Amino acid sequence: MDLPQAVIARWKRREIREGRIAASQDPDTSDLCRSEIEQLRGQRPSIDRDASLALWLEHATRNDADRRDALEEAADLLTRATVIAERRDQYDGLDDLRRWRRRTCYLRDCATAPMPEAAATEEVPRLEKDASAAAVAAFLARGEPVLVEGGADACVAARGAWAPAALAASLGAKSAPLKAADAPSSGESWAGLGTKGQLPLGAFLERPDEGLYLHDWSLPRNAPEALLDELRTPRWLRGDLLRRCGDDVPYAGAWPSLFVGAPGTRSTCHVDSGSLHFAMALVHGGAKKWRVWRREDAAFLYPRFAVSADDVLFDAARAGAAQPRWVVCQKPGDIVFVPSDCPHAVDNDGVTVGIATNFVDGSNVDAVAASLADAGDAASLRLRQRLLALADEGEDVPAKRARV
Ligand SMILES: O=C(O)CCC(=O)C(=O)O
Repeated sequence: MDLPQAVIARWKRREIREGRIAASQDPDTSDLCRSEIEQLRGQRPSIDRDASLALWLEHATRNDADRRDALEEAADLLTRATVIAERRDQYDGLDDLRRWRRRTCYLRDCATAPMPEAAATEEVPRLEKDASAAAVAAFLARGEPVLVEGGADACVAARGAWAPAALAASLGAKSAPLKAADAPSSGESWAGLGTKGQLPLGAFLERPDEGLYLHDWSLPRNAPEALLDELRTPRWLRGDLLRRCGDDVPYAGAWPSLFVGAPGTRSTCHVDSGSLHFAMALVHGGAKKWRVWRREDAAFLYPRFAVSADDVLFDAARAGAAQPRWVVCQKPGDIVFVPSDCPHAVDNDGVTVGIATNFVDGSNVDAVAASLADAGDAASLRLRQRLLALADEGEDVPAKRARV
């Protein structure tokens, strides 16, 4: 099944080739969308037709202020396609089903969720560096971000080893997928970043510029032992259930990861996949300017889906989009915690070096388990079972919540 974005890109290439539009033009695609939708409406209902029509309805109305009817119809179509596909013994599009289920949730939210009470934007609450794990967990359990002043110092032996020049010495011989906002895929890629290519780290770390961003680069998978020895697990992350689930599960060894941002780089508004919490320690910089939205505001940030990926993208800059609930300027030495499923965006002020991790505690374990059940493959189900078993043990699980 061709995604609308792919059909539109093909159409645009043909129009340019045949001289009807200029390469620089951003053509009006509403006639094309209308005709695709009409054509699909004329076809007999089937899994493919329903799923395709739902995607076109979502795509064609993404700029409409009043799109609730279209989204409700899209959600109904996807629900029907999913139910029929699930009943088929031989339906082999497991990924499609997972994606459709997620889309259906978002579409329904966007179509039907009541607009949450507007709330003024506030500073992210701050804790001092001797804050307990329970104090941080309590914020996450309420769906609120929190900053621990000086908390980044508990994540490394010494911050000096993480300055770009020091990293150039330890990582300079490696190459990594550096990202940028203007990379080809940036229009629809996660957090507004596309991959510029596998580029040498030495040159980048000696002069982090030209809008390049080393983004979420796994340290355990890539860094030498000597640099890994510089890492520490702060008390707020010792209860992380993920790191106790073994090496044969999804995410194993992915985190902590390294972020080195040139001045002006950014992560646009996104949620982290799989309902995982997020923590970012700023070990060198510059500053990171955070905007964080409430979970319930996600439906009002014009969510849409990346081309051929499960990731939800938001258009928080659009007029009428919900305003961030919290903002904060993170200084070197601070650590910021973002609760699962809260949309967030970050702007780098100056060169920044951050160390980050996604994690699971008692307050998001059920949501993570639901997302793994949805993924449905053997490794995800194994991780789900281990997480739930750890949560049931109860000990070391801060803010355990009642299982529904
Ligand atoms: O660019 C950043 O510092 C933020 C990254 C982020 O929010 C994420 O990886 O979830």
